[in-house]
Amino acid sequence: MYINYEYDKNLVKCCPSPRQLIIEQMEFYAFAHFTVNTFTDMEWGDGTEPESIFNPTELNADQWVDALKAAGIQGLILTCKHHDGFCLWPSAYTEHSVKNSPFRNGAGDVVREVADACSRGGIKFGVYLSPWDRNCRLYGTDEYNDYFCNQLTELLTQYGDIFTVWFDGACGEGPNGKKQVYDWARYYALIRKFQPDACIAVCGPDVRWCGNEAGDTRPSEWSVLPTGFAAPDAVAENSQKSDDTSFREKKIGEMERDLGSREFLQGNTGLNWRPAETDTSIRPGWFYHAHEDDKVRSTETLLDIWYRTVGGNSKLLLNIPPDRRGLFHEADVQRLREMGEYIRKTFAVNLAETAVFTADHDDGYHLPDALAADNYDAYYKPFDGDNTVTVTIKLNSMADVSHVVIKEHIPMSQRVEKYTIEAQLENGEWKQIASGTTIGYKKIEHFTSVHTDSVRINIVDSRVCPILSFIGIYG
Ligand code: FUL
Repeated sequence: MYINYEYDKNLVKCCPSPRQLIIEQMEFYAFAHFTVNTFTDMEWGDGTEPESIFNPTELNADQWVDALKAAGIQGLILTCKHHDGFCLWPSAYTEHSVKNSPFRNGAGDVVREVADACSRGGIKFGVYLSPWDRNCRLYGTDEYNDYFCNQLTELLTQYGDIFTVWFDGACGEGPNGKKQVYDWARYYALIRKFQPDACIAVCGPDVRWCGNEAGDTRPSEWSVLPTGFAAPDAVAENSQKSDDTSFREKKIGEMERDLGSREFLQGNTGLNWRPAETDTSIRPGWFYHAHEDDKVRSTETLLDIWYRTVGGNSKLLLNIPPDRRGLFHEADVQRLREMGEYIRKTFAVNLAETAVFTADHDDGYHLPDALAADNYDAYYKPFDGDNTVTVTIKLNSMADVSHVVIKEHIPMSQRVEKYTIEAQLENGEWKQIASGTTIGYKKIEHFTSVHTDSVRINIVDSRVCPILSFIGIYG
């Protein structure tokens, strides 16, 4: 099958919307799971927890934001309400919230403190609002949709700019034993009205759940998917059905490995831009448990996940659960710092910034030297129909090279299906140092260091002519 994006009436849907382009460029952001569960040592509260147990006596959201920034994280999504229904802000629509807790003598608002700390620290703020509510008596009735919209409106209108609204797929029974029919269209309309730049993630049209919570990734991750793929009902079907720890370790199933190859797309009439987001926790649980203090994932494991997500065309959403004090635990803070130090050091000097770029062909307007700058202002493009190209990057001196970063110009979709990377050795020979399939927003290849002053990227197969935005080379 030949997919001709250029002449496809749906072209615009195969490219990121402005709000998707914002979240694409954020790359790495965080979750903070925090609620009554933090104090009951549970992962899922059942909605009967007394408000009196919520008492983080040392809560300091600036400490969270500083720790996140040390890792290079660009945004934070707070569980404003998890499945237990307890609201971290003093919602006018329920008594089950911080206002009836000892936290700041009932005058506290965790959402406000976190949103303000994010704004002070210069990172973005996002909200998780669980549609499933095990406390609300209205759950399972039409009135619940009004209740949910009222709460959503409070969050969308009282806390400044929101970059994403995260709708969980987990959906069970409420206190009446009934399930809810969610009015997604109404929820989405509110978000578009009050926060037009915000993405709607998971049970929403803008950002796609990667399908697991273990940090597993696909070797070929496509952002162009069949229209209607992973609609809310399907997400709910694949989501966690019980508070079962094995779910958090479950990897992507064989059947879900390929979501975007030509074979997979065959027969679908429409395509949409739905970038993957990999959500996983720094610890085994989503919420803080003291007995997991010695089970914080190692910096090496976290970096491996970072390479496969941020460097594999997925967003990384890493959860760091605040503890009972209301602080990130020291062990987690240390991992974040180590991650940031490694990433900053590794990508400090882009050897390609001063290199000479040439290509075996271009369309006469979009020349390869555009590839030196990491932005979408300019791009390199061969003539339409030229689906294989070679770009050579001549460094200004010999260097030990261990990383190559390639970015497609995603404002014009995702196109590349196969590439190889070669380096010229001192004896003049070209040696293949990496190869892969999809590129998309960003691909990071890392390999045993090679001493070279010339690197070439061969795009071996592409759906339509490849359009590249950036190439970076690091030692
Ligand atoms: C799941 C929830 O059930 C977990 O508790 C957690 O919030 C995770 C991010 O999503 O569906």
